[in-house]
Amino acid sequence: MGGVSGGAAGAVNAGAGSLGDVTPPTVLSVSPDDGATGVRSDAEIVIEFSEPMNQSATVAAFQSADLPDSAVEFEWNGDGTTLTITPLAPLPYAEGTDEGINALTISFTITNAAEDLAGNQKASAETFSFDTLRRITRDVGAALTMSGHVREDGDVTGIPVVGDTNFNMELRALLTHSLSLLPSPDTAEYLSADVLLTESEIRGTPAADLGELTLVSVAFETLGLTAFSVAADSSPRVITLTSPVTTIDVLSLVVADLEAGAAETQLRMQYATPTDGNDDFDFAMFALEMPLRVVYLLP
Ligand SMILES: [Ca+2]
Ligand SMILES: [Ca+2]
Repeated sequence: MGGVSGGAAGAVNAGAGSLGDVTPPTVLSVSPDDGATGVRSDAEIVIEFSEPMNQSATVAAFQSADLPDSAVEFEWNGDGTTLTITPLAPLPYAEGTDEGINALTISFTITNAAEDLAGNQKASAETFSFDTLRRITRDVGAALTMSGHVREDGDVTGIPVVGDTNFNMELRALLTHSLSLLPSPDTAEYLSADVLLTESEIRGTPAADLGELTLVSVAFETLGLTAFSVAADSSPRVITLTSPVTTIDVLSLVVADLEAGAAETQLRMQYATPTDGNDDFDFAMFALEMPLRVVYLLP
């Protein structure tokens, strides 16, 4: 059988050769572009040749330590000029906690074993490469002088507490996170932004007695009565506390603040009922760290 198919291929090549094709094939284009950055994990590699190719020889000429044959599927277009290489798994992203990490580079070579239908080999090997996106997971600590709580009479401390006091006074928690280390949404794709609240103490029964706990976006310059009462610039979202850590999705608020050029994201938490009037504490208190954990993709 091998002899028969070899003879047929030889006949085809002989016929093509008799028409005088002595021109080696070339690579007209690759996608992603050579040297591209910020390539997505679902990218396919597309190689366009100058003429119909010997498909098996050309597939064999594709060499990549980053994408071995076992990790990809090869597909040709109808006239055999364009080879599409589809990775079977998402292309990896470099992962890190800040933008100092280097992107991962994917390289591949088309060796001179690639040949056209007449058996003309590519003149020389060519190597192409591109960088995938980087995935950054960054924790922004709360700005401590601008985070804590305000009591309804204007008393403030840096301890984040929400609820009421034994004198039936309302406490609202306030959080400020600087956005100065975060890139513009024009260059980064934001995947998530969560405030992580670690419960340090629950006194009384705030959830049962004070109604819904809500969170809003606010703007203030110091911890004080303005921060306590300033109108919200987002609709309230209901927070259900979980122990020991409550994760609050603030992605839309953070992206809106970044798009507006704000220096920080500021949040206020309060219960629906200022106090239950029972002359006793009902509050939730949190650890001071309260990181804003932001995950984004960057070229
Ligand atoms: Ca040719
Ligand atoms: Ca109370």
